[in-house]
Amino acid sequence: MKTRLTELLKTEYPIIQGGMAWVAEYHLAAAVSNAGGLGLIGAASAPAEIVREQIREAKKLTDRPFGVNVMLMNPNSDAVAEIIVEEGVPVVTTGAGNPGKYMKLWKEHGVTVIPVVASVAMARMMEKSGADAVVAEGTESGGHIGQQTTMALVPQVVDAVEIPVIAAGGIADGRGFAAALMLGAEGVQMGTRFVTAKESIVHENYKEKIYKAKDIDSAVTGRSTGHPVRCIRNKMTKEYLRMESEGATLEELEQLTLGSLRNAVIDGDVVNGTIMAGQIAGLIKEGASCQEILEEIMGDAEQLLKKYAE
Ligand code: TUI
Repeated sequence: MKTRLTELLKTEYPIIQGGMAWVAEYHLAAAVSNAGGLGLIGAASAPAEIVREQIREAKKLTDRPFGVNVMLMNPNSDAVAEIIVEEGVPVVTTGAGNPGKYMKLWKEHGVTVIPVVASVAMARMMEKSGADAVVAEGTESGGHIGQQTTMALVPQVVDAVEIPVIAAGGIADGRGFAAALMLGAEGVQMGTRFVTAKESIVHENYKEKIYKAKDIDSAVTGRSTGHPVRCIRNKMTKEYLRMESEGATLEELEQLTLGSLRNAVIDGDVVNGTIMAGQIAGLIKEGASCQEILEEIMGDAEQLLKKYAE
């Protein structure tokens, strides 16, 4: 399948992996790229030199293009922005803010820049400042989220900008992929499905929480703080939401979640940890390799698209 996105990214498939904190490390990024998608290393809150090491390790595992996701709330992001250029990383995605201040540096060095946006206004602004594509991410996503649904957001962003649009939020199979194309997207970004990939280093307890999740099993913490985060319900979310409703301070809430994503992803603490995942977790019943995931999605989507073309 060829879209403007496969041309831009030089990938076989128009599918990119989310830049998930702790999850999107080099094994997963290289596996997604080797399977024909675009793998991403999530810089998240990591020190810049760790990001450099991750990039170098990924290069050992794949000759194909991969990218780095810059989480803009990270105080180290200035240094990460430089390392991306120094290491010759071809693609950057950004999240949780406005990447405008890095645009000149990245464009001067030929980096393909793909901001993740949650609104039409942000998509327009990013196009004006030189973005090559945008990820339009709906509120169905895991992690830090906006308010618009994928179904409503994607076609409005498609109409607002000329650059290619990548749909994200609630997509985990060939049906979701085909639906995204029908909305005018030229590719998709998936996070939760790749959390469960065989090559993902995520603790088995975390993967089990995704396999066992039902449609209604996600909760959004942090609405009161302005940083809403979607994760799978557990003791932590219950406690967080109780504290939020009782007017807890930002410090008290931060205390509850300090290090909690790492504890869930690496140590498998799915009771007190933060299990970030999208609403589509309920659809995912078992793990598969990145190759299997991408082939299944592309095969199913092609059949569906043919069916409706008849
Ligand atoms: O960034 C994400 N997902 C994330 S970031 C993250 S780390 C974190 N953890 C706790 C609290 C906050 C962050 C976990 N998951 N997705 C992309 C995304 N970007 N979603 C929403 C946005 C976004 C939000 C505001 C993009 C731009 C934006 O603009 C702000 C502005 O400056 O106007």
